[in-house]
Amino acid sequence: MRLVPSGWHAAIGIAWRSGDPAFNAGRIENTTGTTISGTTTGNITGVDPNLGPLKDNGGPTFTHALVAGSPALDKGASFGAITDQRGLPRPFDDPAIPNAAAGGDGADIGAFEVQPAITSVVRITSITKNGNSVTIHGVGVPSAVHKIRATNDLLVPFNVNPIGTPTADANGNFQFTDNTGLTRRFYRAVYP
Ligand SMILES: [Ca+2]
Repeated sequence: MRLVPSGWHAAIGIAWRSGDPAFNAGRIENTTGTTISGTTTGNITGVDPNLGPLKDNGGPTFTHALVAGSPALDKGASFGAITDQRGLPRPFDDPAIPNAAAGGDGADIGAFEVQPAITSVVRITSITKNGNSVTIHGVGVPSAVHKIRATNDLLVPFNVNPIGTPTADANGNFQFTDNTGLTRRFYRAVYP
């Protein structure tokens, strides 16, 4: 998307870096006197973006946080990126907000990915090995689906795609068995 402001009407929108994971979508509050060209799929115009002030929200640069009800929430695509500009996980797909229709994966538009509220602590309580299988036992949110993520090297990010999605029982206990038979693997259990 390219903006060409004219006259005294300025476009109010969100800037992002070239290659930003949510680049194929934009928000502009006021398009008066502005020409928008290029890829316009996913653009949202004429609505208040509901942004917080530019400030230190963590990470190397100041960012605008997305306020509750922002039309940018879950309307982008991460294109394989696993962090936002602050280095926090992306995407977080809020189950209560519909994603962008075309290729959306729950990523928020712009530099800032809203993170899930901390509602519960999820713990891996033990790991047991049986032959080439490893079973992860944990405690989290009762009756909820948890995600098990894994990496073979702590110097690289955990795979954004979970290797398992066990559902906890009524007491919050869950388990997942990894049958890949790798000689070394690190695990995380998360909710949601
Ligand atoms: Ca999101």
